[in-house]
Amino acid sequence: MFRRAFSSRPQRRVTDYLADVLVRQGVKNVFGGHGGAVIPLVDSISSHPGLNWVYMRNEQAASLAAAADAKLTGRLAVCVATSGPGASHLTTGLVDALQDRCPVLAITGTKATNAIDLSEFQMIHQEELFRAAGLPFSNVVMSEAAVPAMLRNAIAVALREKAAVHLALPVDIQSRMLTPPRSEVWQAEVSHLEYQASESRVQLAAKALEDPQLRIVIALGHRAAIELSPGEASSPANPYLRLAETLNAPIITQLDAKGCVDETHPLSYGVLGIFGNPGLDAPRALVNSADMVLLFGVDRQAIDLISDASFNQVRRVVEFEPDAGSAAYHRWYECDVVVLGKLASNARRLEAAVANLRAAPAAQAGYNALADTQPINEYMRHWTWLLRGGWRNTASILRARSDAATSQRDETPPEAPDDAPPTGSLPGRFQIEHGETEGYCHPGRVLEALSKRLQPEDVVCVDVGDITLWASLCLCLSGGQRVLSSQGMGTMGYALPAAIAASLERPKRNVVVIAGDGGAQMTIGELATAKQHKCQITMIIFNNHLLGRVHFGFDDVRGDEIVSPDFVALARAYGGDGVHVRCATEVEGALRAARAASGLFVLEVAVDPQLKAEYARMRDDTSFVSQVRESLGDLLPAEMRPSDVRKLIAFDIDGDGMLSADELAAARKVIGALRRSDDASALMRALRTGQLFKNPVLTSVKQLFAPLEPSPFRFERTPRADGEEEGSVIDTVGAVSHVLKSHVPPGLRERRFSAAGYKAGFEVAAIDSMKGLGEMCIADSKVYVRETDDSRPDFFETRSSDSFLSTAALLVPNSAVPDMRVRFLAKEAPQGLPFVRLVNDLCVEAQSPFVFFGEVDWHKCDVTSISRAPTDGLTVHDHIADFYWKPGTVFHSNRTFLCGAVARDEEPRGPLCAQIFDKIFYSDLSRAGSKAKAADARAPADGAARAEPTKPGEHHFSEKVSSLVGPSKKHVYCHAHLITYNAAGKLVDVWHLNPNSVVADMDLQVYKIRALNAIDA
Ligand SMILES: Cc1ncc(C[n+]2csc(CCOP(=O)(O)OP(=O)(O)O)c2C)c(N)n1
Ligand SMILES: [Mg+2]
Repeated sequence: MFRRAFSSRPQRRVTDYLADVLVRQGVKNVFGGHGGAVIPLVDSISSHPGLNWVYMRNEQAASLAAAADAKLTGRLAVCVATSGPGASHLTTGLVDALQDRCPVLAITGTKATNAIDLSEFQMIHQEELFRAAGLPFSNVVMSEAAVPAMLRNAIAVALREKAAVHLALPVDIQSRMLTPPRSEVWQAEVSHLEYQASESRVQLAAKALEDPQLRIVIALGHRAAIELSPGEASSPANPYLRLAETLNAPIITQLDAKGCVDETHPLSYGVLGIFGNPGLDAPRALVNSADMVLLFGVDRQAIDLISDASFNQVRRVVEFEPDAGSAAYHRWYECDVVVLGKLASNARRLEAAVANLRAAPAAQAGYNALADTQPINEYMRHWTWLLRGGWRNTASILRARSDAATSQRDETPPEAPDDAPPTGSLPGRFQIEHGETEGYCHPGRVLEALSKRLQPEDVVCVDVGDITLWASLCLCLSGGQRVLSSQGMGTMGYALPAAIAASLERPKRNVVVIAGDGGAQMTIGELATAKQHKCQITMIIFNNHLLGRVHFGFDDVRGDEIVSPDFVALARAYGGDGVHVRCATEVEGALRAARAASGLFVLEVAVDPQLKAEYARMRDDTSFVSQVRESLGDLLPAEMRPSDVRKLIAFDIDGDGMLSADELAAARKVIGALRRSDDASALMRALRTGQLFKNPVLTSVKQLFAPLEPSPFRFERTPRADGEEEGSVIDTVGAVSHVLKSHVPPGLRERRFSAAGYKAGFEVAAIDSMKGLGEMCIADSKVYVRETDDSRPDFFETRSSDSFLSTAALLVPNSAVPDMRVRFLAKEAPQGLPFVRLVNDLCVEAQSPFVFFGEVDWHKCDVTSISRAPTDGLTVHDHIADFYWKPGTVFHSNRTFLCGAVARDEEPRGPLCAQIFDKIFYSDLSRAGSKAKAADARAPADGAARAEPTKPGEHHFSEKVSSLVGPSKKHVYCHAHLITYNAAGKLVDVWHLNPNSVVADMDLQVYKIRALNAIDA
């Protein structure tokens, strides 16, 4: 009886049954390649009314499209390939999905069961290949009866573990018949059941966040983006924004969670992590000094947010994940509380609970304490401003900016007025400064214009290269859009297949690809797939004729120049259209044409090959601009734009990012004087030409660092034998005073010195041509020099060598013995300590001029590089603008080798100090202390290069870093160079250190200078 009932159920071909199952799982598009081992499978998929068969030109693109499809929808995505090469091509996309935790099922065909391991053509064990790649489920189904259960298991693992899985179906089994199982109560469907954290769990999390003084960062990953509807994401009631507002907490996102919140909101601080570091000093500093991170569906970035440079957890964590499988994924760090369930609804519940707790009288003490807080450094000032709700004042500024941006949408491109400053402005909180080079267009310019045009529900697919960094920095989404990027794998060629998946999922929406010329070409053949499926895709290709990210990111790179086709012609060949963009004024027109086009449209943007994202200068000015407007509003002309106001940062003499009372008073005095004597236009002129800041009042307010007791640094003195003299003899080459006046001794420019025998050294230097002078630093008998001869192809790159040419250098011989070791550990002061504090305390300890070198990790590493030096017959005074520091570049969490020297201008050991100043410091151009006295002190013994009196408007070339050393105020000079390490631990790039840097971890050797020995004599 039972048997009869069973056999009476209709049979289905295996692959037809499989197609039914996929449809029941919500699959719409199946991406794949074709071949002899998948004929029945593709037949069933392509003929199933519920499925769309998307033949991709390469199976790699099929797996990438599936990975992107799953990331966009959160549902199972599927890709297919034939045996052998078809299957192996799938590998990259499957690993991509695995790394980003996107549920993907790969189905491959194999040889028929009777030919496995016997056939000699296209026979590989693909299940083993994918297992080796890390897939948690990869099996061959060896009987049709096992297909339903194996399929169930594969899908259950994919959904539960958010993983890529693989099932291989021998081609003969594919066309056999099976009886579908009676019950379809699937484990897979069970894993879809929603978790819902209990109220007490949410209360526990809220309790952990009760203290209004707690510095909290909210981090969003792509699982947070999946859950929000475009309407919710772009609405002011966005649960993450509401939570951020209640907690006064900055929000940062992964690149693939961009669009989750309105980035024009003052609490949205952009993208951090591998794709987002350059330029974004403010969020990096905030994260580094945060007490706690709330993680909403974050995977790959968690390390960066919660640990120190050695990957040890240093911040508390409250974690939100949709299910236990996701939470279990991160078992390496400790959480105060883990809350499971829908992320957005838990964010809402948490917000309500925290708002309640914080409204209670118990929290008031925290708010009162905040009101009394005197921030002691830049980070604390920013945090205090946030925690007191200062960000609310900037909301109106941002809104006005964003309104202005919105009203520009689709209007004729505004012609830039002649006197417009060379800056663009985002509707969001960050301002990026980008000059234009002739014949090229800055990627930031295109991305900003694109941001203004994107509508909620549009999808932006970002490829991998320098362009990824630009997209992280310059795309400013107003919420509701999705960004698809290859977060964990960083797969070049990802974006176009992702765009095909996105366009098929959202056919009515604009889908945009952002790719480099290198990445685009990896999957460019998929333009044919896009055309075949009538996808509406705008592809923006930033063409710098270079594998930019490789070229910029590593040392000694060869073979990275690439030839590309005319991408616009190529788009036309594929049945689409496109335009070339070669300057800023062509951007708006090109984007309008793309919007108007139906189908494929390519924008090939010519990008300056010299431009690298590390040079991005991004300034978060919302707090600064609002503070200045509030405090000096009565003096500032109405026509002053935010970019003009931002220039008043020059009054920020202590470098903490805001204007202290003294600094505001100085600004008031200078601006007030100009406004009284003249009209507003004179002020604007002075501001834009920089003349405003050449006012002596600026230097008089310089509040130098006051020592605090006890010193936070650990000093260990080297024991000396009785009678052994302290200090070392330090070798020197040339003298700075000669360089400044272009009186370099004959022959010195051509003389090459060996670095063998030196532990460390630094100073003005040059390589080969001697035309350009740059930063030089010696580490372990190896010389690192930045080439600054702009006629060379490696202009501005660092080269390493065993010897050097130099007109002024200071070198620590191997024989020198350190007088002390000084250490500082990040965990002792999580917000770090200012570099000036280090110099200050070292002076107190050493009581003598000294050289130091060693390894330093920075919270903030502010560096510059000189562009040109006067060795071509000119003096510094002849082209001071060139010689003056280029704008600083700020790195965070960078490990460096640092070498520098410090001396005071009133040292007890007068003649030695005078020599040191002559050899090391650009002191005769500084305006320190009593000029006459300083000039006397610095005159070299032979009197040849007596310092000239300082002229108004000259710059400080030495870094005057500190006062209050000893009983009376004295000026301390420091000059230090550093070499940054890359991820592989190789020294890569050399810089001059600016004193407003902040030390995280450090281990330095200190050598007191007993005497100088000129090796060029
Ligand atoms: C599949 C793959 N191969 C190699 C790399 C290493 N890689 C990362 S970025 C990059 C260069 C990207 O060049 P391009 O697409 O032109 O962008 P650009 O950096 O020039 O902006 C390379 C080769 C990678 N991420 N993925
Ligand atoms: Mg490129």
